[in-house]
Amino acid sequence: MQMIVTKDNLEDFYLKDPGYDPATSKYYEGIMTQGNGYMHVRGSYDEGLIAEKQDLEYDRKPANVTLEVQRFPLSKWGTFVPGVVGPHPFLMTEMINQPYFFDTVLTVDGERLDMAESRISDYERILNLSDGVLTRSFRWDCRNGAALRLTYKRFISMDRKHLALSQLMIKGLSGSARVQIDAGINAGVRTNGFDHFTSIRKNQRQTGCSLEVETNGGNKVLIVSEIEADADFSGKKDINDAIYSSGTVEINENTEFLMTRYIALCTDRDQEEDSLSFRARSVIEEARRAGAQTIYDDHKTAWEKRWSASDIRIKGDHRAQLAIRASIYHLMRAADREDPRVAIGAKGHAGEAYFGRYFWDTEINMLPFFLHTDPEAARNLLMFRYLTLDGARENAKSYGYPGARYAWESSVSGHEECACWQYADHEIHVTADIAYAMKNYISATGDEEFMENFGLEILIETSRYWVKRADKNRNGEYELLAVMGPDEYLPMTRNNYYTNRMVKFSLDLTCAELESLEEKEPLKYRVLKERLGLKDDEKKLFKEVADNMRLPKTDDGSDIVPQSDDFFDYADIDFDEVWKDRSKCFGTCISQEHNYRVKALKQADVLENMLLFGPEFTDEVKSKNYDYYEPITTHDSSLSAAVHGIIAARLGRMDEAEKFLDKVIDIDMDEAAGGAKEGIHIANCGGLWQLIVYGFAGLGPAMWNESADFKPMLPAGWEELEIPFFWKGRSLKVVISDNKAVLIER
Ligand code: IFM
Repeated sequence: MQMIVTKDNLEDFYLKDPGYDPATSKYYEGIMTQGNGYMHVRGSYDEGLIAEKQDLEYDRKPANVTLEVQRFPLSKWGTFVPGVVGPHPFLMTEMINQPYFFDTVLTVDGERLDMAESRISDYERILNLSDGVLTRSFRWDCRNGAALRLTYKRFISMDRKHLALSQLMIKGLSGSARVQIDAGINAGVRTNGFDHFTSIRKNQRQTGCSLEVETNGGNKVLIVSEIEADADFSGKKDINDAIYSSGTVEINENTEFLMTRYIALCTDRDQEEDSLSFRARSVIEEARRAGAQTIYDDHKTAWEKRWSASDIRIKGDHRAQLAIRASIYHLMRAADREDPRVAIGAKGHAGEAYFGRYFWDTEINMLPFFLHTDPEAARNLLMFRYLTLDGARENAKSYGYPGARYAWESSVSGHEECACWQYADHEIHVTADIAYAMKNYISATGDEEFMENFGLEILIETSRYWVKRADKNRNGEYELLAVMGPDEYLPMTRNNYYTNRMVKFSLDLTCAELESLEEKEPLKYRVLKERLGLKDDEKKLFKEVADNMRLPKTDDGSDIVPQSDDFFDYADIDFDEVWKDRSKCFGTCISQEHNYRVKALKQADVLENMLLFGPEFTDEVKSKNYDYYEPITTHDSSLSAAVHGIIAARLGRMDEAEKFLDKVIDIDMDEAAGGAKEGIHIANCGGLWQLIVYGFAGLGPAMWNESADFKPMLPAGWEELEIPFFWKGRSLKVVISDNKAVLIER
């Protein structure tokens, strides 16, 4: 038996943790999250940290997540299967933190290994982004005088979705030690302070153990762990909510000991028919037959396939190179390519913040990456919205409207899950963002069939909602009143430009798609009309509201697009007076009440619109609006910097574009800032991809362009940029150097 031999020792794929530090340990857990779409595990130490108990219960109440002070300073285990959700007493439906299955406790003569307490040196921990393998190696000088080298490797298999594998190698350096190893599964975890498990069943087996939980969401999750080692692991420990297989090994100078664990996780949500235990056993048996090296090789091949369609190469900027690879890694890891019943949560299934819920982030920030690297995954993300249309219908009904209204924060049912009324009730643009995303998908892939079979139903139902949500004013215009736009620091505005423009787009699209279906497929059109009870009067109303949707404008020659009709009425604020410590969010330096009455944007709003509707604005108008809005934008939201960077790059304002590039990278890559502690800012990962592709490479979006044209403006120091991408059914690659683009058919 030997440790798996992993491939690709490329520094540009390595995320490195320099050593245990209480200030950064939780950050590394987040950024080193591993996963395969189906399940995800934060990069916590296998043995945990003794000081950080994981079953702490507390009342986490609804709050603004951006501004909230989080618990667990050092470590928070997180094992997530995105579809397994359940009700939280204060926070609505959330993704449940599952039992931690990498739990491995080592003890030598009563001393328990702990990164914070033990004598550790020569430490290295690396997440290899190319294959998702997390390796940790260090020297442990035990209190009994023995010195050991421990090496851990673990991964979640990319092609066997229920399987995880971990290995531990112990090598004696000097002295001798009896090492007790307890390797098991620990259900002593809580999600946002709450225990979602209604029952825990533990089982011991000759060479392993299993643990099954039932959740308050009505699901069953079974985890089976099987050990392969040259030692007796038939000892058992059943402690509180955990179960372990135990063994003791004698380690002397130069002795080597290897333990391999095969771990299977199955749930009753899997669309497979056999019983949970039969399935989990089959996964383990097949894995043991294949052996650890074959499992790794297959897993690696699956990752290689993904990277070959997505890897962006940047010559001349190591930091940007690593950041875009980390972003691509997390996007690919977070997407379940097989199961459209789930999408990508705002924290990339790498933490409990945002409760595993789905926001507009998916459609606007992440989707473009998938459109051009993995169209099937993109389709699944949109299918998720189709499958949750009934939830959206119920949302509309609960607000007294017909049709469908997508949730600001959606879980797997599509129902509104946001516990804060400002967003739940007023941040309505997500419903129209989904329409935009569908058109974007069809423009990039040519998959018209999606629109006919699924998209149109979404469009008709959401249009029914919009025409009732809009109010006709005395000039015959339709208004959207009491709206929170993308800028979440103004909760109830009149006619938010972004929202109104999106809604107009969505209604226009409904009319155009209906017309086209009627012309091309009259039978299908009639069947659809009948099935949805669509009346000709309704169609007329869609058009009337679209044609007369109010779009705020200024008539003072300034070319500033008002964020909303009432935007200029809000008070000015002296930022220097209120926001003295710029390392903190602006929102933490001001009360919400005060924040809600001033011109201080949380994030790009008008500028986001200018990005999505690029051809509607001249560069001059974009530049004027950038100059007006950027200085009053706090960028408290991680969705803001990339948008500003793209606009600045397209305007040729390279100093500013590069400043925003730094900001985008820092959001999750700056360990001191610790952005990834509570999970990955996965919208920003999509934002970085867009900043490079649309901003610096200057690809004209598929929505507005037939052919793939690049107008590059590379940051200083970038010698070459290479991007593989799909474009309307073609597989292409662009190589850019000296601001010249060469397009290659792949
Ligand atoms: O969707 C975003 C929103 O735009 C800003 N607050 C955080 C949400 C989730 O990322």
